[in-house]
Amino acid sequence: MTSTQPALRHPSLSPTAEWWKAAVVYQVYPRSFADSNGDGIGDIQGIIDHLDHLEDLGVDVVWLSPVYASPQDDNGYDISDYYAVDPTFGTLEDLDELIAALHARGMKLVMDLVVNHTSDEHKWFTESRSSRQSPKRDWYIWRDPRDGAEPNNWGSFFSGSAWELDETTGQYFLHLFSKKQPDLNWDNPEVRAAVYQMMNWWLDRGIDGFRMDVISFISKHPELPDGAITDGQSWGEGIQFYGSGPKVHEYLQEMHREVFSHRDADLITVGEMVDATPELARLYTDQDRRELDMVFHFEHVGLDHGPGGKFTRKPVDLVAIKHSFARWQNALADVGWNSLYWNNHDQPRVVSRFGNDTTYWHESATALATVLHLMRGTPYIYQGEELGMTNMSFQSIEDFRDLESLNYYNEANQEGDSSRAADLLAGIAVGGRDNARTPVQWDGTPNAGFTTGTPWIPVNPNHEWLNAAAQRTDPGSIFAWYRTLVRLRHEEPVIVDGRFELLHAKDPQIFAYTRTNDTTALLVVANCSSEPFTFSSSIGTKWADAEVLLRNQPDGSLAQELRPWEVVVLKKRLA
Ligand code: TEU
Ligand code: CA
Repeated sequence: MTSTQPALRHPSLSPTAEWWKAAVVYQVYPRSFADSNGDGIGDIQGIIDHLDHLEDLGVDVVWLSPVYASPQDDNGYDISDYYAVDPTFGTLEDLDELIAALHARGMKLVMDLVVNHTSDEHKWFTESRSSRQSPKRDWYIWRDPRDGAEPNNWGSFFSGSAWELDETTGQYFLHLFSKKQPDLNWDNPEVRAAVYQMMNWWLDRGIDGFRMDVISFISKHPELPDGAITDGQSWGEGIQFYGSGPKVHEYLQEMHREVFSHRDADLITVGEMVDATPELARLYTDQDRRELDMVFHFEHVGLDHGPGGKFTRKPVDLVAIKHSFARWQNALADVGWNSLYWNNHDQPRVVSRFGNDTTYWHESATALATVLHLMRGTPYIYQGEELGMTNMSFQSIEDFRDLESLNYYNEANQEGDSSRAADLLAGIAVGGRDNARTPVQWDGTPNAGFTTGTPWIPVNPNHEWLNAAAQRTDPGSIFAWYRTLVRLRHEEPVIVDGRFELLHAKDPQIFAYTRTNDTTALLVVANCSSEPFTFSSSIGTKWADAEVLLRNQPDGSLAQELRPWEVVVLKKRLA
C-alpha cells in the first residue's frame, strides 16, 4: 500500500490481496442521486453532501456511473472526452474532492469505463468520419454497404439496425447501442493504447478501479457474419459474433499488463457481460489469468423476460431464480468470484419485480436483500435499494426519459400498430430502465429532497412515506436491515469464504441455503412468497441449538411455519 491509498475500513481484512471479497459496493447514478445547484439534475457536489448516508450504511466502495463529458444521449454512457467531467455534474476539481472525501472516510471510488464505444461527438469519431483516408478511420468499424443496404443484419440494443450510413463517405459504421454510440475498433493497437493511457491517467489521479461497460463486446468476429433471426424479430442475433469474441481474453490480459500489473493490489475491476456464462466467467475471473476480479452476468435478470424480450414479461419463477444462483455459486466456488446484484441503473426495482411492493413491502425487500447478501460473492447495492425504493407508477409516454424505452416505443408507433404500442408501453412501465432512475428519495418534501428545482424525471409519489429521513433513525427500517447485512459481511468470515449449498431446490416458495466453513455454519431460509409456508419436514431440528442471527419478524421458529416473506438466519459454531 502506498501512502495515497485510503486506510482500509476493516483492518481485520487482508490489506492487499482480494480485499474486495469482503467488501460491499454501492452504485451511484449521479443524474438521479442528489442535485446541489437546483438545475434538477444530480451532480458530484450532491454526492459529497450525502456521504454520511453511505458511511452510515457501511459500504466499502462507491461505483460512480459516468460523469465524463458527454452529449447525454444515453445519460453519460456516450462519452465525448474521457479526460473531462461534464459540466452537468461539475468539474474535475469536484471529482478530486469526492475522491478525497471518500478516502478520508475509508471508502474507495470505482469509475465507469465505457470503451466499447464513444460518443459520435468524441474527436476520435469526428476525425474518423471526416474521410476514408483519415488516420483515425480504422479506430471505428466502417464497412461498405451490402447490396445497397446495411453490411450485416445485426440489430442494435436500442432498436433498429446496428449500422448507420455516413452519407459523406458512403460507408456504414457499427453501433451496438444508439447511433450516437459508435463502436471502437479494438483490433487497432492505437485504440487499445489510447484506452490504457486514459485508464492509467485516472488511476494516477487516485481512483480505485473500474466497472467496465459491456466489456465482453470489444472483440468482434473479423468477418461480422449475419446472426440468426428468431421468429418475430426483424434483426439477427449478432451477439454470438461479438459477445466474448475471438480476442477478448487477449485484450483483457494486455490491459491488465499495461494498466494494473505494476500497481498495488488494492484495485477492483468488474466487467459487465451480457453474454457471460459460468464457464466464461471462470476464465475472466481466474486470478491466475490476470483479467478481471469479477463480472456482472445477466442470467437471473433475464428470467422474467417474455418471448418478445425485456418489454414482454413472464411470471417470476423462484425455482429458476434459485437454480441460476446456485449454478453460479457452484461454478465459481474453486476458481473466480461472483458479483451479486438485484438492481442497477438498467433494471427495474427488485421489490416490485421479484417481491411485493404493497402488502409485504418491508418483508419482501428485507428477505430479498438477505438471500442475495449472504451468498458468496461481492454484493452491489444500487442507490435507493437500501430504502426499498419501488418501481415508478408511470402514467404516460411523457414520463419516460430513457432512449431505449423511447426508441422501441417510437418504432412500434411508426409501424402504426396501436395495440402493439399500447402493449409495449405496459411492458416499458414494468421493465423499463427509468424505474431505476427516478430521484433518490431523501425526505418527504415535494421533490423528495432531491432538488430545489424541477427534477429531470418525475419523483415517485411514494416518497412522502418512503424516504431516507424516515428510515435513517428507525432501527426497524429497510435501511437498518441493509446496514446489518453489510456489517455481517465484515464480521463473519463464513459469509465471505463459506461453501454454499442450496436446500429445497425444487420448492417454489422458499429460498434456503447453508454457508459453511471450518468453524461456522449459517442457515438462511426465506419464504419468497406472499402466502404462509408450512414445513413438511422440519428444517429446524438440526439447527435447534443455533443462534438467531437475523429475522425480519419479531419472533417465530423454523419448526412450523414461515409468514409471507419471512426470513430467518441461524448461526452455529462447529466443533
Ligand atoms: O448496458 C448494457 C446492456 O446491454 C443492457 O443492460 C442495457 O441496459 C439494455 O437495457 C439492454 O436492453 C450498459 C450500461 O449499463 C447501459 O446503461 C448503457 O446504456 C449501455 O451499456 C451502453 O453503454
Ligand atoms: Ca445539478
